[in-house]
Amino acid sequence: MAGKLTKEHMNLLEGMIGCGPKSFKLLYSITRDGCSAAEFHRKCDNQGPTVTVLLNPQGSVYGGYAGINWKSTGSYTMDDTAFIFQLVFSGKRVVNIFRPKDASKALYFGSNRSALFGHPDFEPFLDTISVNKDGTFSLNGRLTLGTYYNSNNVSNDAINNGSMVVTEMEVYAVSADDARTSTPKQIPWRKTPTLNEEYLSKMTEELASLTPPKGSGITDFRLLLVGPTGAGKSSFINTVMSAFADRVMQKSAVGGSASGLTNKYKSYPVRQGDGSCLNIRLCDTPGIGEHSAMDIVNLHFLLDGHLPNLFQFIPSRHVSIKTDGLIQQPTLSDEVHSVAFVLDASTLSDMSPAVTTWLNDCKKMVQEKGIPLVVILTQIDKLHEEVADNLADVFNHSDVKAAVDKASETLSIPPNHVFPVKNNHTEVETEVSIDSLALMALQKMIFMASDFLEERMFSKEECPTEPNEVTESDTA
Ligand SMILES: Nc1nc2c(ncn2[C@@H]2O[C@H](COP(=O)(O)OP(=O)(O)OP(=O)(O)O)[C@@H](O)[C@H]2O)c(=O)[nH]1
Ligand SMILES: [Mg+2]
Repeated sequence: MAGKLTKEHMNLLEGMIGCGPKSFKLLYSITRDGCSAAEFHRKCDNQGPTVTVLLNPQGSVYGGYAGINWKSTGSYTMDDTAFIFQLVFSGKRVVNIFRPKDASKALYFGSNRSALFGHPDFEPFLDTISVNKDGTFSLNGRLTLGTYYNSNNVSNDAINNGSMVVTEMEVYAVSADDARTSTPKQIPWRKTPTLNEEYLSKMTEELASLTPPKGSGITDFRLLLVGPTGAGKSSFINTVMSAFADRVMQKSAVGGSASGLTNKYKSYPVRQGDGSCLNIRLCDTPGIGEHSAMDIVNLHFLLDGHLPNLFQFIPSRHVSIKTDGLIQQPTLSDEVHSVAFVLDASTLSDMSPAVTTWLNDCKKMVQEKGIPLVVILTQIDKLHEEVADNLADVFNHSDVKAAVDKASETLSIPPNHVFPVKNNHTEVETEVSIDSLALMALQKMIFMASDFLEERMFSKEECPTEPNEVTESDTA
């Protein structure tokens, strides 16, 4: 059974006791073991230093530390390391330490008494106490600081709310080791370089130098973002742009509209801080929802490059070859070279069946066309506060791994094609780990787009016939 002493309480007590890290092992609990002096001595005698903690119904936490073994010898004992303490009063953190005035009478070892500090200045109970109907214990001990322990002018009532009724009393053995604070070495669930300035500048340089394969006849990689309304598609575009510009940019409108904010197909060039353009076009689309304008027919025209920039989708209207303004004979440059499903990591489990079906239909179409597909998992900062606080550590965090696995399973996409990111959304300045994660996803999209383009070029080349290969005319 885990005790009620929190990590924060342990940290405070560790500081009060001094001399380095401490571990706390629960020896005795009145709610678990019964409230009797005999049981206290059975569990706590000869266990070395201990902390006795009382918790009361008002939300106060206080107790005493003994630096030596409890015994049942019926005598006062010297302990100049002992103290009485207060950690919480009526639910609020109030920290006080009351040291002995006369250390020769710091502890009393009585077989019919529980932990006794001083005259008693503090004694939880003696003999046996039964539990009240409401689960509390009306202890028969007392808190009267000032005889053998300093009161520091703090009244007893300001420690125990003027009552010895408690919800719990626990005794912990205190040992000098760092087992509590030392975290076991974590093995990252994905091996990546450390997300630092050096990594980021290497990434921005490398991505800025990438060009579509020679001979493809195109200047820019066309990368398409699709996904549910509000997942963070437009925010991801802003995040990537910010990473290259080295300042937070908001080129694409972002918001929390339930019906979706983006209503056009819009392609954004990505620029560096000096204004020069990279060979990358990030393409934003309207979100997928229950009444989506981006139906699967429209997607087909979009992937094949028929839709011009700023094409406005009209809900429940299919694009057809007769639709005004369509690019009738798109070139490889108009086509989409890589697709990312942008999904909100924090709502993966709540994705509606309609959206899941749309994504699976979309995946089928994308794969039939041979276009590479990745998943960009946004809003990972909402998974756990530790993720938000330490984004550089995402590849060690099990909640992020669980979200990556969930996305991978839901859509049957390999986990190494799923990229966790956090978009700039409250930041006013760029952050290395935010930028690095976004560029990691972008790099994968570009590499895959490059392979796709090479494949397309290769498939159009004439393959010479092997000398002994049988052709159709031979068999005719
Ligand atoms: N906490 C957090 N919020 C985010 C993140 N990415 C986006 N948001 C917020 O989510 C909301 C929707 O973001 P958008 O980028 O507009 O989403 P979208 O997918 O473009 O939405 P539509 O255009 O409506 O389909 C905005 O309020 C963003 O600030 C993220 O990584 N973390
Ligand atoms: Mg949008």
